[in-house]
Amino acid sequence: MNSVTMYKLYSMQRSGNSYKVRLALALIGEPYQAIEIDILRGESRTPEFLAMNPSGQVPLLEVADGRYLAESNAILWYVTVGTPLAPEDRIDRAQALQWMFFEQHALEPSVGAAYFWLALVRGGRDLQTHALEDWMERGYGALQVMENHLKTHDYFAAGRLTLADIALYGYTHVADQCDFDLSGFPSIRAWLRRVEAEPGFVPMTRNPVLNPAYAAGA
Ligand SMILES: N[C@@H](CCC(=O)N[C@@H](CS)C(=O)NCC(=O)O)C(=O)O
Repeated sequence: MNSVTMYKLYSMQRSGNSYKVRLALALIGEPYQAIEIDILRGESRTPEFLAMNPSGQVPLLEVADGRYLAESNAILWYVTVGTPLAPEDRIDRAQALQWMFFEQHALEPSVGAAYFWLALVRGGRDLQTHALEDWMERGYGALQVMENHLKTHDYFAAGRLTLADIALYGYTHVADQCDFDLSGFPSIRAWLRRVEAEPGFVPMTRNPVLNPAYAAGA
């Protein structure tokens, strides 16, 4: 990187969107400083944080002094440009984007929402009973689309691991923690194991604040 000496990443340990960025940085071996923001305690909604990101959400990357980039998938492109994770070929790049848009409009609002309320928020299941059925229906629909693609492809775009896989991995790998049963999705399960076998892979549970070496991909 060249804009600032070291990326400063505002993220939350168990946020799938934050983890996507941490995973990409680990896979490319890019060191960064992680700042833990506890969204459950409102830390992303303070005046100071809102001044950096008016959406009040993590992840957020400081790309240069006082310049910030939000939206996990935009951050993924920013940090990996020039690496094999970011396809340069026109159609490969467009297909990676296709799946990253799919991730944000089909997978994240269903599986991501279920994960947040069922796995992270105490009492969340009772608070969200009205939404659960819809998340399950749309989440299983998204997983089926992924399963169908993975029946004939090892990865989502470019025939190799790209940002599309990282984006989709973020919430798919925790789907079984929020009521989704992946036993009927063998191709997805095989793809999850493929991503996890990549050199430099780090799990969501690895804490970059407590383990700074991990932030450098060590
Ligand atoms: N589309 C955004 C979604 C970010 C998002 O939903 N972040 C959640 C954590 S996973 C958050 O910060 N929520 C706190 C809030 O909205 O107050 C992205 O991909 O980065």
